[in-house]
This record gives sequence, C-alpha cells and structure tokens, in this order.
Amino acid sequence: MRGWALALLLLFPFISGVAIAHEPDTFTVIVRDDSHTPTEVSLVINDTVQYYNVDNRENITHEIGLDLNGDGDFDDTDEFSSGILNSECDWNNDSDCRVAWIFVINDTALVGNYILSDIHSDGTEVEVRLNIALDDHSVSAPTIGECFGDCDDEEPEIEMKRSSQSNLQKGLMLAGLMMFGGASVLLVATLMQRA
Ligand SMILES: [Ca+2]
Repeated sequence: MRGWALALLLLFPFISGVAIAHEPDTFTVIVRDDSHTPTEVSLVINDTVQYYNVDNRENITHEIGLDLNGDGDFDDTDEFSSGILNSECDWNNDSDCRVAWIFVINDTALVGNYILSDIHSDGTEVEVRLNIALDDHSVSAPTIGECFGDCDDEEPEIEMKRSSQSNLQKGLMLAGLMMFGGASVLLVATLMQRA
C-alpha cells in the first residue's frame, strides 16, 4: 500500500508537468520545384518544422536559410541554413546526403518572423515564410488594471528578419537617408540665417 502511494507521489510531477506544457508539434513543408506547401508556417518554441524536398528534377538541389546580407549564401553572421537538400539519396555511398531539413526550434533567440530563401542550384529563389513565437502557455495573463489588446506601448515588437534585401531597396534607403541629411543641413542653415 505504501509502495503505491510512493509511486503515485513520484509520478505526480510528471503527470502535472505534461498537462501544463505545450505539446511540441511537428510541421511538414513540401518543397517543390516552384513553391512550398504550405507557403507559410507559424509555430512556437519547442516545435519542429521539416522541409521535405520532392523536387526530382535532375541535378537540381535546394538550400533553405536566412541570407541576411543578400549575398546569395547562408554563411554570414546570424545566418543559418538547411544545407544542401537533394530529392533522393544513396545513403550506402553518401551518408551525409539529405532530402529534408529537420529544424528543431529550441532556442528563444530564434523568436521572430522570417522571410527565408530557398535558393535552388540553378540560381532560382523562392521566398519561405516562417513565424516563430514564444509558447503562449508560459505567459501569464495581465493583472487587473493592466492593458489588454493594442493599448499597450510596451508590447515587444516581433522582429522581422528578411533574406536578400535587394540592391534596389538598399539604394532607395541610401537615397532616402541622403535626402534627409540634405534637408537637415538646409534647416540648420535657415535657422542660422535667422539668428
Ligand atoms: Ca549571406
């Protein structure tokens, strides 16, 4: 009898732990020659997303990742990628060959909304949207008097991390900055004239 009680006591933390924690989900994305199905995945920390390559065109491989500086590779600071994804593998002769990218989201540093790139070996690029949020269950409800909804200024903004900002966009940003700088100089000059 005492043994049973002890066993229940030992089991209880596990049972209650399972009840509270978010059940990790696994999402599968089918990687085709011109698109992904689904085109966008939203998940939370501890979930897994797997990108499964079914593009069986001859000699075409895929690589999916975050190309922050848009230079066509995934090797720079804060970038990450799937590595090369083939459509089929001969694992007897090549044990490193991969057909799927199994991305386990286990780091809160990954939270953010991503526009990843699927860069094909022929240079074609497909946009891949991946949204990673914190597990809602770990966030307690606001206490009375605190704000619900969009009246809260302190709501942390979800960071957008985008692959491959084009040179045109960079040029436009630079032009904008230069115009702003020019306007500031004019303003200062006008104020000094008045003084
Ligand atoms: Ca890069």
